[in-house]
Amino acid sequence: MAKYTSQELMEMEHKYGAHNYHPLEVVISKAEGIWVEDPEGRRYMDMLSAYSAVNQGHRHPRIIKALKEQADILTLTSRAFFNDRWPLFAKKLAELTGKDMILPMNTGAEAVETAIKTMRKWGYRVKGVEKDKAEIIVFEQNFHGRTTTIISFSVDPVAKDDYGPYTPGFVVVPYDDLEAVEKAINKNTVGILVEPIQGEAGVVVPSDGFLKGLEKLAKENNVLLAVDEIQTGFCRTGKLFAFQHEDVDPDIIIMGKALGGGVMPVSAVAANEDVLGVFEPGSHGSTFGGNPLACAVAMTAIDVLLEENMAERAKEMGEYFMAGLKAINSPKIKQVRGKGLLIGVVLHESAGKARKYTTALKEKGILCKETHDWIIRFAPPLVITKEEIDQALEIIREVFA
Ligand code: IF1
Repeated sequence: MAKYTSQELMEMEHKYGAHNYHPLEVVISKAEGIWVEDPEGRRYMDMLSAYSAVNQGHRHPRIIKALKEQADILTLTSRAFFNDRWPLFAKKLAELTGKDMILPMNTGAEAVETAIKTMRKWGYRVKGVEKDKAEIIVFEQNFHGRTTTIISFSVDPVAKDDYGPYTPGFVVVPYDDLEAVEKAINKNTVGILVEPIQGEAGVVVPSDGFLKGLEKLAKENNVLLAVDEIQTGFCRTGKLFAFQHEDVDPDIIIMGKALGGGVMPVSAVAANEDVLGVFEPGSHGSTFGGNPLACAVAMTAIDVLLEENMAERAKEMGEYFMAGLKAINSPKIKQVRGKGLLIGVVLHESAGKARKYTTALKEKGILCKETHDWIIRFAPPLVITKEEIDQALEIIREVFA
């Protein structure tokens, strides 16, 4: 394959690729663990992890081995037939989540759509909601993906504008506001869809008791609680799932990103039979969902997280990193917040936009991403060490000096 420079590749992308992104000016052509490299051989520490899809680190050897081994045996069958991997993956993920059943998809947005369909079908079939009247409660500043239905309940004009007409049936209330949720519930409410920590909103951690409160409201009102663990799940926040910080038992768990081990898109919804049992043959599906290659990768992705104690690591390294960030004590930094290794650094408006700092950090070998204008998100792979965090902190200190 011809070798191109970073500059040439960025120009080529700009010419031939749609402009639906504004990436930092770095081209990644190689990666291992927490480190990535550009075509010129410059090395960078990855502090984004593909938005938490690479929790296990880039090209984790066990995950790559599983991928290669499965690629030599069987990759895709569709669900027209059984295959010999999907049942094993379903069993493993059901046991891991403590739920009866799994429905496999590919991307996060597809899993969210699956949860929405589940709640609606459950509403009509089990709760007895009148046809086409189902309502789902969602939260301001939510991010659940980019399908037309999901952006219908977004409050972000950039993600939403000019894509109408929008899908009805969603009620948006303020995040972290149990009273607003209680007021929004009525006889047609079938579900509550929530991020345990709002990622895109800027790593917004709700008050202690918010999720527990949602669980209580849901139970009292015969409403399903669906947690979107796509970004917060799989050890990112210091627990296997972020809802476990509050000992909550959601009705529906939505998973994606790191379930694919940083190798391929794998998403899923977990729920008990009284909920996920509403589907019958033909009522939902996906050509690639449950494909043997994805299942083999995902099973190993889970093993790696558990056997390498990544929840514990995320907790320990997260506390260490966050303490280090707080100690920088720069007048430009307004707040450092987050849980585990999902950390947001909020800047004062006087500091200038976050993009200036993510660009400066990139120049010094640290890759991270701004969210909105004033927040920098740090979410390194969970295999990061103390020494590497020290190394990063030194550079971050320089940039904020
Ligand atoms: C992009 C954000 C992060 C998610 C939650 C569902 C999905 C996501 C909680 C959809 C996806 C990604 C999408 C990615 C950027 C990234 C993101 F900034 F846009 F919001 F991580 F914070 N639920 N988040 O975070 O999953 O369909 O993408 O697999 O470029 O859009 P998907």
